[in-house]
Amino acid sequence: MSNYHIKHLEEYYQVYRKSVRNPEGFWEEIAEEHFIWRKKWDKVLEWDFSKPEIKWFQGAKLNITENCIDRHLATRGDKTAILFEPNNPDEPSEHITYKDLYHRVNKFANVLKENGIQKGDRVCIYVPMIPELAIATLACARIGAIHSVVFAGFSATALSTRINDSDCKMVITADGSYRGKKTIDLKGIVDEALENCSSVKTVLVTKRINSDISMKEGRDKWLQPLLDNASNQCKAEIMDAEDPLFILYTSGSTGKPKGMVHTTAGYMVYTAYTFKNAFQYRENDVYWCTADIGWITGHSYIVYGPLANGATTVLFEGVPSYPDFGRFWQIIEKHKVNQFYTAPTAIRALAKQGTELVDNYDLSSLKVLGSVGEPINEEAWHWYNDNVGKKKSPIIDTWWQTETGGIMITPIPYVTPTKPTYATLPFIGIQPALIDENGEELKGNQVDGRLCIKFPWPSIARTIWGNHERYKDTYFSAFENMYFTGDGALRDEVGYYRITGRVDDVIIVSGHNLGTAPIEDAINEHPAVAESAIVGFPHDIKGSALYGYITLKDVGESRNHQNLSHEINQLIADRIGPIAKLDKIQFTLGLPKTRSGKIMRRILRKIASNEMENLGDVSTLLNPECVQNIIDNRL
Ligand code: 6R9
Repeated sequence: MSNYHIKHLEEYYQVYRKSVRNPEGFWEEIAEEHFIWRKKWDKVLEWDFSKPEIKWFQGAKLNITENCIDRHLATRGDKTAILFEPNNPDEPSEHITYKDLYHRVNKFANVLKENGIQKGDRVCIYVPMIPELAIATLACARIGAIHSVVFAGFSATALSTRINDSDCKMVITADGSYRGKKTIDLKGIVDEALENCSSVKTVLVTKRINSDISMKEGRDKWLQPLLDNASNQCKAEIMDAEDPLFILYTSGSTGKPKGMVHTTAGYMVYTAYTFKNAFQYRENDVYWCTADIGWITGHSYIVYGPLANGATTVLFEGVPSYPDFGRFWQIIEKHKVNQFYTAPTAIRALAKQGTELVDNYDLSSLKVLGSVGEPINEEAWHWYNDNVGKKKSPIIDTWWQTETGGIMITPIPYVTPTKPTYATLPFIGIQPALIDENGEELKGNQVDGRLCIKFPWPSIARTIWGNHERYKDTYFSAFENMYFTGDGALRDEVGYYRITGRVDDVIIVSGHNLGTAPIEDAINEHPAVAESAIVGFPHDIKGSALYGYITLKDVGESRNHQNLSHEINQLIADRIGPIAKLDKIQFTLGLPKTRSGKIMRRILRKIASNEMENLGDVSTLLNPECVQNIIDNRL
């Protein structure tokens, strides 16, 4: 078990040095000892960031579900793999053992095959947080179909864009979903989306809320009868190490969402290894990540990473506020959760409720607290540490991205001393670099710059689906021979990293990455709008919220601004989803622009954040006069 479970700081440094000195040797040893392969690799790594091309474990053959399920059957067959906790606390939780999971994934995989899905086909999964979501995902992997999970809170337009981008042949969905007190008509959203998706031949529908929905003849099928008739044995498709495992869409700063492509072997090795170490998972621990499987956090650290380690992973359908704000704490007590992984936005929302609810529950099972999705501010960090961890459970502030597949910078709990707001040290095998505006690497400590990674790690996304050029432009063109993350960071006097936030036009609202461009596109669709610019401003719960500056075509427009704001937000909700609605809308006479016509968001950002003292020199603008007007009418 060498190197697989780091236990103290000295060992971390030792293993880290080894992983950097000889990455191929290091990852080969991990891959060799902790996974099952149908055939071993011919070459551990081949890479060229200028193309860019990255291949790990070339020539190897495997199926990730054999690693996540089959191999545990002998020793952990009756152990709970997935612990499902429903939205309604009065509904019983469900313990799905590794044996059950094996049978359910196989049945589902057979249904996919019977409905014409083959290796390499894309399957869109638009399912709420119920066991079928994880099972459908694994069933695709079982037969080598490429899954594209779309968060089941996205709108019909967002769903159809994603389905069309990767020509999905099938959509898996549910009749509806529960979200706290509400129900959502998922099938209705799918029907609307599919009006514009000709590639989809079949829709499989699982029952969750028993609503009365319409089924389209020849296209839509109820899942349950098909599962009932399917065999619970399904041979795993033998995949190449570099065969795509899934596509997951993430917002870019411009244009349509990017379908990040993750491949099989490297993704498996890295998510499994990071899961084991970043959470210090021990046999019989109960682990809970509150993310949705529709995000990368759910893919890597609800499904693949935990299952590859034979862990028990909690899958929660509901929301932190239902039936009251004690729900998370109640679940921790009920299932004696040992590792709890959530987002700063949730922590801030819960902190706002005071400590009475959290003090009502027995949280003594907790050993590790995780944070992910955005920088965790000092106040939230302390609240989490004091009231949830009772100062006994280390907080791991894990920095990573959809593109990185797994955790990149994090403390290792009980190993790395933590420091509030710092993601601390690079994970084993990760070689970060901070780069200044001139493209020079900043050496030494106490520096800040753009965060790049110098060397490939096994779970780096290999391309953007259908657009390798964009992959190259976005991540490998800013600085030569480096992967550019889009984030800024500083390195303190002991070498700890603190992520300072995005340096591009992505705004993180409640942990969701939102590109400004698609939101502006939606606003500009409104017939009264001439142009718009979106910026983020600090928000005490969401982290950042959206501030929209909108210029109307007819500036003397007498229409009621309140109604207009409402219509604009409705448009955004339809095109992107309610998460992208604007908190503030200011109607402006014009937007500050450079002489080349680029909107100066930097100025708008400062005004939105009430930092008017240092706007910088505005005299070089094309229209400096509009700045004062914007300040005067600031919301
Ligand atoms: C896993 C995930 C990626 C972006 C990333 C950064 C921000 C994530 C963070 C963090 C500071 C952390 N981010 N974790 N910033 N500290 N611990 O969130 O993936 O949805 O692709 O977002 O989120 O800006 O670049 P994704």
